[in-house]
Amino acid sequence: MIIDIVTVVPGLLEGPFSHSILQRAQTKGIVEIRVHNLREYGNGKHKNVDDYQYGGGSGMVMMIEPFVNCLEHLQKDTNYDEVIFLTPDGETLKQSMANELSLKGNLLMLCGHYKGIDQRIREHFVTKEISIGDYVLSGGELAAAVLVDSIVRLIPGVLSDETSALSDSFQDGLLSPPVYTRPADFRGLKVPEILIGGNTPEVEKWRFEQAIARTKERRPDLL
Ligand code: 6GU
Repeated sequence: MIIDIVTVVPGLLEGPFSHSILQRAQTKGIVEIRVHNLREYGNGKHKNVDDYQYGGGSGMVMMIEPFVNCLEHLQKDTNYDEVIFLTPDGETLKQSMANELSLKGNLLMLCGHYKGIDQRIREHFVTKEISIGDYVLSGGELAAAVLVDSIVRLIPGVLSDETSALSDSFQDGLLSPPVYTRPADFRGLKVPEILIGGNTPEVEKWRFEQAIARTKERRPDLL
């Protein structure tokens, strides 16, 4: 899978992809994540990528031409299954959406900045608009990093224990049960006895009950 990300602030995306699981996924050749600076496709001497909005009002709007120049350049070598625009008024990211996107070939993600992007980009070039939640970020970059992580960890071969993505919270519609590690007793704070006995069916039953109880208490909307 190739994931191309188009942004005016590439520096915001330098960290998230060069560590841990996302780094390993790239080293293994399972995914290629490429960050593109929209400014390289900007207009004129100053490589402008934004302009005042028609009709007046404060805030700059990202122009259509630099984006289309960038898209057409990238499309010479890469076909995209989805062109995603990260925006707070998009469809809210859910595990089911990450699951679906992890099965795709190549993805292009466009990060908005300033007041927004020219509506014609959204109507004619974007195929999917995604938000990561009901709050406002300064731009789409951190949302793109969240989206990429949620997708890439689901691709077979990325996680070493392939079953572990399946036991994540939300994957079965339930929150995860509590987990413990050594010591069994830390200053009187004890690990539940049932986990120590080695009775696997009993442990599984306990975990399921805990997952139900936790979901009921914290996210009854999921049940
Ligand atoms: Cl995708 N972008 C911005 N700017 N803010 C957000 C968001 C995206 N998702 C939630 N808030």
